[in-house]
Amino acid sequence: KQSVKLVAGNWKMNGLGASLGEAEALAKALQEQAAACRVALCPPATLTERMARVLEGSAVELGGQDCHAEASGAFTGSVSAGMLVDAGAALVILGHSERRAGFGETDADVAAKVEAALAAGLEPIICIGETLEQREAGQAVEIVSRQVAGSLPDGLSGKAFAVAYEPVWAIGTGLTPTLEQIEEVHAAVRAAMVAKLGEGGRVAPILYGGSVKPSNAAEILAVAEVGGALVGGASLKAEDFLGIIRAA
Ligand code: G2H
Repeated sequence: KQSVKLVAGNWKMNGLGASLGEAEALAKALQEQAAACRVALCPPATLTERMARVLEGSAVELGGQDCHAEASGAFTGSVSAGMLVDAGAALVILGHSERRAGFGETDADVAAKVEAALAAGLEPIICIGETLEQREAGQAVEIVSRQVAGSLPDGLSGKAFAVAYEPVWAIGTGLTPTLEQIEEVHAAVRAAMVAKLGEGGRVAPILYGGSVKPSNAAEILAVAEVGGALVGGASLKAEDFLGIIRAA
């Protein structure tokens, strides 16, 4: 049996208004029923400190959704890893496909951000995943293996981190891969992690992300080498997120 799973919610650019109420409901529910897994919420950076107050006393951890590779300086509009720590974050999502596609982030950019996150004491969740075009061309395993090799910096071995496999075509679409497809890719990701980091590559969990919801969470989380879930849309509602947490 694998070690305790990590279920992380990615609020993306959502969370003002009702979601804060949802977070309170979630914190309360988690205090009442001890979760069998680690739970993290990754709100937009400006909400981190506020969420830290809302979740005070609960076991829920906080994370950022991105950080800059530099610790400080003339980088208008950016947030550093140290700033996320200062606001109460313990983790940070890096290399999400929406950052890779929308902001041109490369594997090398992601690796530099991972180093910055580690230096600041954050646990990075490093995202990888193939597009529909790549999946249909039979390249999924090749693509994710290359992303692992390029996005994980040397020296990551022994540090606390996670990898998240998020097939781009499954993100926010309601589509999910078959359990066999998830198992195949997660095995390939593990092999690429071991090739990159040696035996240390066997430790970090590999999360699955992409349209995880209460109704499919249990079967996905039971797949070999699925060490948790990165949840977008379903993390914005306490009831849905709790359903996923109960399945872990
Ligand atoms: C994938 C996921 C969270 P969703 O981006 O990172 O989003 O669960 O909405 O597909």
